[in-house]
Amino acid sequence: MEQTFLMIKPDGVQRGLIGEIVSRLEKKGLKLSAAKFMVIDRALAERHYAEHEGKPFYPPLIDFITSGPVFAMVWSGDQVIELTRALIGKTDALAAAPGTIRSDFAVHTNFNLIHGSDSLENAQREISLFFRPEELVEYEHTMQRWI
Ligand code: RTP
Ligand code: MG
Repeated sequence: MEQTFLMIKPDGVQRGLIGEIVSRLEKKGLKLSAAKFMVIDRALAERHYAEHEGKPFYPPLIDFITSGPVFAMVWSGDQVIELTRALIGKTDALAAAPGTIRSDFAVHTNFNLIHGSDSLENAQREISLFFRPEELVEYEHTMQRWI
């Protein structure tokens, strides 16, 4: 089964949206495999967002993502990478489709509440940056029968 790395960013934590966001993922029928409430140090932030190094939004992005606690998670399911990107919505809240997390709750591109891996390769890379293999919990998920 496919796995992805999702992270509620410092704005989502401060705005009290952990429960709302996790609830949407649960209701979709996705399976939670790991979760960690943590503050990211700059070294980890720079590795996580390495593909954006050199872009104008990179320095403020690193400042922002290290500015307070985040809720890092691994979710599992068929096509979970594409499904969660669809639930999250486009980077810019104005471009995000109504009903997506970013459209419903975000206002500014720089404070768009949640990160989601964008490819299988990045999902595997990001999961291993944030979690040790033994932190991924394997269990039977009753929802699996239906989705
Ligand atoms: P993320 O990686 O955080 O899930 O977001 P994403 O895939 O939708 O967007 P990405 O292109 O990977 O950009 C990472 C984060 O950088 C900020 N950003 N600002 N001002 C800008 O043009 C701009 N572009 C990107 C956003 O916070 C974005 O989530
Ligand atoms: Mg991205």
